[in-house]
Amino acid sequence: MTRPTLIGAPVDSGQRTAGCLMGPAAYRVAGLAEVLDVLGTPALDRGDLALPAALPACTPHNPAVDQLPATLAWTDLIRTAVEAELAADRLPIVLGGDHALALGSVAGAAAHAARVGRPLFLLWLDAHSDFHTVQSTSSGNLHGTPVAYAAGRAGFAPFPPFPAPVPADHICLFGIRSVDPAEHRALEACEIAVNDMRVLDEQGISAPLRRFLDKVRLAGGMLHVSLDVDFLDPGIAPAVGTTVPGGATFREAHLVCEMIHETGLMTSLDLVELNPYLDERGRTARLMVDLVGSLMGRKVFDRPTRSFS
Ligand code: NNH
Ligand code: MN
Ligand code: MN
Ligand code: MN
Repeated sequence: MTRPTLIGAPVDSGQRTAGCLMGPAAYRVAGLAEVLDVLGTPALDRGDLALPAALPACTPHNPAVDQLPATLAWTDLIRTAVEAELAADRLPIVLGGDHALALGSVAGAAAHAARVGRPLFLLWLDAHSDFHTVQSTSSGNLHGTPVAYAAGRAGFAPFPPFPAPVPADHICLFGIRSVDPAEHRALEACEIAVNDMRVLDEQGISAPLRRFLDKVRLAGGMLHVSLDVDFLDPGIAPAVGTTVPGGATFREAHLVCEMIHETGLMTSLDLVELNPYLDERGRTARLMVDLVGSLMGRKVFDRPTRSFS
């Protein structure tokens, strides 16, 4: 099994609730490395990336956009770091930080996939579709844009062009329950699979997820998984700035992670939007670490063979 590398990415320029920069430390305190040790896949911890002292000067065409220079600099750092781990045949796990870090992590995965000639697939576990462009965002929070960047949408100046845009039918949004009007219009005009909570309520978690994972497997694809804390129901995961009711339950979330593990397809992972300042005695950080355990092969219940008859 590919060995994981932890990349701390204390990004907090993608939204305006302070605290996401404490995320990497919280994952370490919650025992992420120890969980991976027990599973027999010890991680190399590269520590935290840090922004250069001087940021590029730039002003967005869209005056609403917040902290563009910092997010541009993070994108470049994270893209390079993720691509380097993949090139070294390792599994990068990016510890956020807010979801703007995925502007860099997916770009790194895409650049690597293009270099080795494999298709890249993107599984987006999130309450939100994150399909704004730098032009279309009205909140100005760039954590709401990485799916659009990965899909190669126009409207991202002054970001560098996305290295190898991910085809719409390689993108699966999962757990969605908050989409802004501009995102809705753009999603309707493309082939991205939007598994919103209504779909998951009717069909359950496993059928739609299996459809997507089968497609990745048949294509011999690489799979980037981006796990936003707000994919989870706020009742079990309160430590996030943008809670939306009606999210994935504890068992649904573990099932998603266990199914991904069983396919052996995941080649890179983001853990994003954890805001430890908003947590209750570390419970959200611990849940996220437990979910990584399931993604890396732990069963919540060890199930010895037994007869049900
Ligand atoms: N769509 C909203 C915006 O762009 C919310 C995005 N918030 C997120 N995304 N937490 O995952 O501001
Ligand atoms: Mn901030
Ligand atoms: Mn998100
Ligand atoms: Mn979200």
